[in-house]
Amino acid sequence: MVIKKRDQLTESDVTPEAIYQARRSFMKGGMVLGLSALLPSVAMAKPENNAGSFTQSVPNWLKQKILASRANTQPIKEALTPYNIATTYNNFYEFGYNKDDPSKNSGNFQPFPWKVEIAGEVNKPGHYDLDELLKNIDLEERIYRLRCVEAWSMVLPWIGFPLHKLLKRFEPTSRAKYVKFTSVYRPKQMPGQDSAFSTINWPYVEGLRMDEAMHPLTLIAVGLYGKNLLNQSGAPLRLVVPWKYGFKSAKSIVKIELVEQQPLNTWQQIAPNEYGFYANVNPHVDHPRWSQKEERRLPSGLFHPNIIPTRMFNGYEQVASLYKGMDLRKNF
Ligand SMILES: Nc1nc2c(c(=O)[nH]1)N[C@H]1C(S)=C(S)[C@@H](COP(=O)(O)O)O[C@H]1N2
Ligand SMILES: [Mo]
Repeated sequence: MVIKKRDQLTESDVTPEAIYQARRSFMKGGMVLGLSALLPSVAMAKPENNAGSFTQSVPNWLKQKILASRANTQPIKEALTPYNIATTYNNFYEFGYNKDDPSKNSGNFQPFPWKVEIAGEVNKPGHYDLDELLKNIDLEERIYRLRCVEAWSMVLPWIGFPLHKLLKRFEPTSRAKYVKFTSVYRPKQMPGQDSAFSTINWPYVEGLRMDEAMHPLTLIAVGLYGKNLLNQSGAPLRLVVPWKYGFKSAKSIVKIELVEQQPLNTWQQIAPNEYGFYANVNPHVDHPRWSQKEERRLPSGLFHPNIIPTRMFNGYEQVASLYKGMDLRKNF
């Protein structure tokens, strides 16, 4: 079997998860894996685990950038959540409340062309086209755990770049204490926003403290599984903050604002007793309606529930120093 380098791959390359993983090891270690090394995972990889292809509307410059991305030097060794689950089991209330609504109802959403407004306490505010925004920023692959506050989790290979690279370019002023992220508002393309029964006050808003936003783990993702983000995953760009509950990772971002005051994020607006601003993954602080001590690692089924203990900061202990001296029970 020939394992091609990423820049030799075309959209027509079918990439089962196992092959995908092997290619990553190949790129990382610079050696070719024999097929025998793959056999156990090949046997498990079902056809529906195929990584996707590029969406037709993806501009060429973005495709090239994604194909040129480099693998992280420290990938985690847990099994990746299969592509078909990562793209059909989603939370994206703009497209509906059920897990399969985002994949089913996002077909009319047009993520290209895309502009992001940079506003607030920066020396260089403005409305930037996506390609301008990503200019001179190399993409890399980061395999991260994603832990939802609903006590399920995944392991996903994102393609993106650290948010600090972007923020520095716009020169935050000394008054910038928090970063506020606003997701897109397009009720004509997003049926969940058009619904009279929605309890959410659109658009979806999230926020980070400045040091959290500047932390090297904090990612802006533009791709998943070696291809562009699909609409249900937050195309064309989203936040990924791996040590926090998934709701902090706002999708389809149109505005990044540097502000003095702590933003009131969407879930805190809806239920402040259940969802806070910090939302750090924490097995010692339960949600009022469910325990946070364990999680269901997807894929999970009746006979293989795959329940595993939840780790402090989702296993990213290197962020602990950001919260020194803070009562994480109060600041949940
Ligand atoms: N704009 C927006 N961003 C969002 C959400 C949402 O409903 N709207 N859901 C959040 C929640 S609760 C989770 S768990 C993650 C899910 O990301 P995924 O569907 O790519 O796994 O997206 C987060 N970002
Ligand atoms: Mo979530």
